[in-house]
Amino acid sequence: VSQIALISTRHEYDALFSTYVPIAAGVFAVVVVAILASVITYRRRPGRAADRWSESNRLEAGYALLLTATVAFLLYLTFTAEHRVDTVAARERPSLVVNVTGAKWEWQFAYPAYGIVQRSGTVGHAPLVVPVNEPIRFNLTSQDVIHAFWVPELEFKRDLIPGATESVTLTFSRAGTFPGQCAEFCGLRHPDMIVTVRALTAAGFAAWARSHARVATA
Ligand SMILES: [Cu+2]
Repeated sequence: VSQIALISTRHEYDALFSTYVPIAAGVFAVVVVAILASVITYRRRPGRAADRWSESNRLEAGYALLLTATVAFLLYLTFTAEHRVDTVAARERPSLVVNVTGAKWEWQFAYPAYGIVQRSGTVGHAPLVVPVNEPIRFNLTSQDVIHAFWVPELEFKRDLIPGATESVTLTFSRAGTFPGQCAEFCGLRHPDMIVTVRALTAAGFAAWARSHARVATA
């Protein structure tokens, strides 16, 4: 097992999330307080005429600057986290390739090495079967609209874009049965776009692949 394969990136987005949440909560609090303060302070009262308001360029410029700096900071954190994840994923040597295609409203998981295609969604409920503790290269694409591949167990979610293929390398670190689903609203039967992931031991996966293979395996 190479050093790279041991690096887990599943907490990268966790850390990102815990930076986003306090900032979002802070912005929300500022907005709510500003609205409430204005509504109370400047409410209509007898004997009070409306003020002639004037702009405060300095205040507005400061506000715009603060917003820009906040957004730039978050973009920087987001892109560097994504870069770290993608770098690790690109260096991993996947032992299995699964081509994932989203379509209204089904998942197709094709295993080119075995000639196996599993379909799940409105067409059936064939599971996505994977080996544990082995990097798996998922090639993600869509046949029609944007879908999103989401397996909460992996703490990973990424869009499937029609006309483009994006590759990610993910590793299941424990055996078990996990739910997965489309995480991008893609039409009326979007909720049916679900899949069950079965993560098996290496021997269990090999046995499954052998019994389902449509092509001779070496
Ligand atoms: Cu979908």
